[in-house]
Amino acid sequence: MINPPVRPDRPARARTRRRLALVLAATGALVAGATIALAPSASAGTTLAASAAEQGRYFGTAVAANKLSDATYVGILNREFDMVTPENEMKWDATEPSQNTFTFGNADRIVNHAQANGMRVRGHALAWHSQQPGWVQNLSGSALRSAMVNHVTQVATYYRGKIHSWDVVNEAFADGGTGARRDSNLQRTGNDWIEVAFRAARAADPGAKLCYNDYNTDGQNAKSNAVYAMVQDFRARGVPIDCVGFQSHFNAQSPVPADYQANLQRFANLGVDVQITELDIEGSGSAQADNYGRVVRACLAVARCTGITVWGIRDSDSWRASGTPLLFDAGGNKKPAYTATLNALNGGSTPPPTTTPPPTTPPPTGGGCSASVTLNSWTGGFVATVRVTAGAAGTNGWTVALTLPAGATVVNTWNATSSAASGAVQFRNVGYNGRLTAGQTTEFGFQANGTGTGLTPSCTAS
Ligand code: 9MR
Repeated sequence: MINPPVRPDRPARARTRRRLALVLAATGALVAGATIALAPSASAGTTLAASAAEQGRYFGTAVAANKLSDATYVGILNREFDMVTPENEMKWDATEPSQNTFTFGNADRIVNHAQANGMRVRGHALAWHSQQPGWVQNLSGSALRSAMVNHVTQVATYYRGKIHSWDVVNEAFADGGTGARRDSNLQRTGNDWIEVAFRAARAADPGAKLCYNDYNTDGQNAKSNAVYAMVQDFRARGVPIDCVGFQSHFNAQSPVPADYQANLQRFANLGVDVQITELDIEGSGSAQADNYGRVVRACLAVARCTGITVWGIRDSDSWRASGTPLLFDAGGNKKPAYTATLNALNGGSTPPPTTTPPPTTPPPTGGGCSASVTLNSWTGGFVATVRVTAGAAGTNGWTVALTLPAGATVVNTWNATSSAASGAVQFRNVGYNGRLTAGQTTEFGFQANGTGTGLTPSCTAS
């Protein structure tokens, strides 16, 4: 098995912690020591990424490279999100504008920004009927098939080790009640084009999760039934698919389906992760907020729903700005939809106000922390997931020291920064996950070339 194992226990544990806190508070059973343990930390529960991470999920956004010079945009991005999807910069027209000439400048800008800030990247999209460069639109038959395999291989190889999940194939099924494949130049190369793309992606980047991504598949209908049958068939035949993305573009004509959670769950039951990949919900005020809350709660209720990505930051950044479908208004202010999303991620509790005055006594220091490693290896590489658990006094920050075996080299780190690529490496918390209350856990990970045998982490709290 190439993919990191899912940990359905994490959300349950987070919920248990929260319930315990509520029970203790309700019964007045708080004692001095427990008060420190249960008090909200300065950042956990106050940003989308921190709250999602407490539930074992990521929270992402689509990012446009040309907005990385906008200070308001970048400020929100860095504060709230731990996953990014290049909105257009990894598409075929952007990455291979003429045959076999690859241009990664704008995509690299986004990947570099993500890596510098401890965020991971969803790759979008390797094979799609839309946003093809002109030369692809003019190809057909075996020439197009070869060009597609080459494109998937080259792009996935270039970003090998840097991508959490790839949308390998996007939007390959028709709308309406037929359950048929969408007619496209790629489809006309033969019905097996999708599995060929997935196999090429796996060969090029064995560490990335490989997703099928589509819209109007958010509830049970003819289109999602057809995708379901394809995923079931791929799993049965060993075609490498790890996840299904549900775009979740909602508005009055296409509301959040009543069976949204049930639909996510039936796909998860096929043995794949599910992800909400392009969430936006047109509207405003409490109606919009309620819908965001529903979507988040549905994901949290499905153990294999591993993360949520919204399709842009401010309403003005949206592909359909007039529908004001996002979590921040054009000025970068949090909307009711933001608060509903954060509350849902926090299990319905009200997060501590960001204006909380500083405590009169300094926050606890010392007390230590512990770390454990889960490995997920393949020939020539591995992903290490490291769980950090705070000791009795909680942490203000933490560092995990690991010595990599000879020949092992870190190529990508998420939710932490690393001091070196090989040998003795120190992994330090990023902004949102350094403060942990007693017993609280957080996870970071890294991908490396080589083998990961004998990794023994030691954790130091500050
Ligand atoms: O948000 C993207 C917009 O900037 C582009 O003009 C558009 C072109 O097709 O693609 C948008 O993103 C789409 C995504 O790649 C796939 N699912 C639908 C998204 C919204 O159209």
